Amino acid sequence: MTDRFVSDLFDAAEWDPAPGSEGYQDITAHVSKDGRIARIAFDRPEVRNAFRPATVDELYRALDEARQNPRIGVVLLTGNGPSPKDGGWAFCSGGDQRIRGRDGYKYSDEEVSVTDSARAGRLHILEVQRLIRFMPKVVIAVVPGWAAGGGHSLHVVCDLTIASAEHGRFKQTDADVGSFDAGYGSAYFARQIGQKLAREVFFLAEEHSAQRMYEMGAVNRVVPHADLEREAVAMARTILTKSPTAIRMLKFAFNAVDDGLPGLQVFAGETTRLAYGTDEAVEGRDSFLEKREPDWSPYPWHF
Ligand code: S0N
Repeated sequence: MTDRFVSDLFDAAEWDPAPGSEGYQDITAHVSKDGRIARIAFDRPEVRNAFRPATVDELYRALDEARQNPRIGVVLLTGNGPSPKDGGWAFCSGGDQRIRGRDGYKYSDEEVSVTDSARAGRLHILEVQRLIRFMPKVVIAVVPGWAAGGGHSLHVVCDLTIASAEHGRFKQTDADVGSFDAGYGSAYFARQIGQKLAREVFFLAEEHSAQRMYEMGAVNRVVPHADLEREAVAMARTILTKSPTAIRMLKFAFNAVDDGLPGLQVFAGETTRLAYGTDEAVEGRDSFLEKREPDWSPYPWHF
């Protein structure tokens, strides 16, 4: 992995390969030298970083590794580039249309045998969306070029988006290719920028600059292309100065209002974790284990 070209925007001095990332074909995964930031990137620049099932498998694995690493607080999700074919840049252009079947996206015959997966088509990018949504870390979409189709949906579900001023471009092509993300990609997007604008982005499927997306409220920062990853790392480092518990509770609070019962469950799970740390909860556990009545007298009914 050390000799593999990553991206023109990648600063090798900042990063080490993520443990276990050597076998990835369709993505790259790195951890910052201090171990606190993950950089996960689509690595199919010749097809504008379109994803196939194997890409999604790798992406899920890399994100889950970051989720489970207690040192990591922020994940940068980006696309490597430029394309060796024409110099174009992309974050991600969604599902690889060349291998789309009638029931989803297909593994190649070779991949089916190695992954032991059913031949049935997969749409498991939605599992990646949920992982990003529910991981208690901040995920930043770092958009160096096209975010289109399912790639657009991925930036929508990330907590923050930073985009290249020169090359960042956004287009929701789902309706062009007979595809539709009826969840976070559309409905949650409308929560972000409003119904009229979201419908315009989907129904007209026009190209939007990073600046236009910033004005609509779908992008947090637009920065010079050459500075994109440096600025993303700076954002991450600012977040890392904050309380990890406060950040996770805030993320789940922001989510809960749109996520219904699953959102409430995730938020409530975190409050249970916090409650377990109190003497009051310890008394509940100990009284059970000691086969006695609990003594709640030290704990007032707060108002
Ligand atoms: C990204 C676009 C706008 C870039 O245009 P540009 O710069 O003119 O480049 P091209 O010449 O078009 O592309 C360069 C090369 O890359 C290939 N390529 C680009 N995108 C794809 C792709 N998605 N699949 C396969 N190949 C791709 C081009 O063919 C070209 O190759 P060569 O050099 O050989 O000619 C433009 O490329 C574009 O519009 N791309 C298609 C965007 C798109 O429609 N994506 C699919 C949308 N749908 C999904 O993503 C569904 C995803 C999904 O799984 C899902 C399922 C259920 C619910 C929700 C979702 C969801 O997440 O949406």
